[in-house]
Amino acid sequence: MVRWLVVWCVLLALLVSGCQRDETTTDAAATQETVTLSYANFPPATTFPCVQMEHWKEQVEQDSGGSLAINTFPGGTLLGAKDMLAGVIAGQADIGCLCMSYQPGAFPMTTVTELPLGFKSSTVASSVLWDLYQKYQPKEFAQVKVLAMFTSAPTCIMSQVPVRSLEDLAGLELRASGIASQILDKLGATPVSMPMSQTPEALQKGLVKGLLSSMEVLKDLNFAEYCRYETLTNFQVYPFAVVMNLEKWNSLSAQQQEVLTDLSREQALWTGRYMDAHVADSLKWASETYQIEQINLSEQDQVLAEQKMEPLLANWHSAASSRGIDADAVMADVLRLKTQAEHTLTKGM
Ligand code: 3IO
Repeated sequence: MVRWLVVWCVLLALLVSGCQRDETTTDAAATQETVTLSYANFPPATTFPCVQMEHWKEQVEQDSGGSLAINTFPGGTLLGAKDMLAGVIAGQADIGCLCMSYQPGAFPMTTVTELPLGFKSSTVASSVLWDLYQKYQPKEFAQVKVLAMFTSAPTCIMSQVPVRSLEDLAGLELRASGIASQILDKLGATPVSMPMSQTPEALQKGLVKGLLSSMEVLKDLNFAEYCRYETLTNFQVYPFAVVMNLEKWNSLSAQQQEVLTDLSREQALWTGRYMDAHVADSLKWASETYQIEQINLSEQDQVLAEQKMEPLLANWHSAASSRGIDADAVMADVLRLKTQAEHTLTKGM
């Protein structure tokens, strides 16, 4: 009797330890299995949205200990500039980088950061955009998981002909998008709206005489070859978002999700800092390579430009209000976050 009991106990013990061993092997297999995510981007690989993408990919692969792998598609090879949001929602790409300015009206709340508010750096503007998004979690991004946000550097006029005064802008065909196009219109220029990815061809074919964007493209897209004159206007910035398909997001483990959410704010700051440094590098390069001329508007013209841009703030306010957004609160927060970030992030800049 006792002997049988011992035998049963031994068998039971073997069974239990066998089960445990099985469990541990399945667990190990699960953590070793790598999830590969596709990441679509619209401009060429040399440009800052793609540089931040490759940096993010490296961080994610490292921080996840190999449980996440990112497959990047620069240059519109997976999704184009204007298809980014719809393409990610539809699952054509798991992740996509979009510029909010390319879809006017689609992002009524975060577009506040696109207004001429006096941002002087991408570092500050990117930090403000991310903090604002975090605070309000606006409906406009409800169909995707937002992984990161950042902005271009402040926008300046790069042109084939010198723009030394606002008068020189009259009727000048310049490429821009979103609020930047509206600014050109208010200043009497002729805006031609298109994404950055179409701009090299438009410049080459002479469809436009220049553009309003941040100046690192002088080097990254070799625009200095066409645009020998740079007017340092620092009007506003272009805001970007990195978004992920919701179903794909929900299919990730809690640990994998944490790796991605932990990176968000850091990515905004990394991109801002990279951008600000790279604009300075690119200007130096363009001066040495193409002897570009840098032009400052007179103080009088700067004041006049601000007056002419002023109605864009009221336009945003009424458009946002009509979409149910507390525009006064959002505007107050943007300005408060901007002052705060200017103090904490750009001492000595
Ligand atoms: C931009 C977009 C793609 C590649 C490089 C870039 N530098 C600044 C921008 C901002 C932007 O979206 C635009 O269209 O000017």
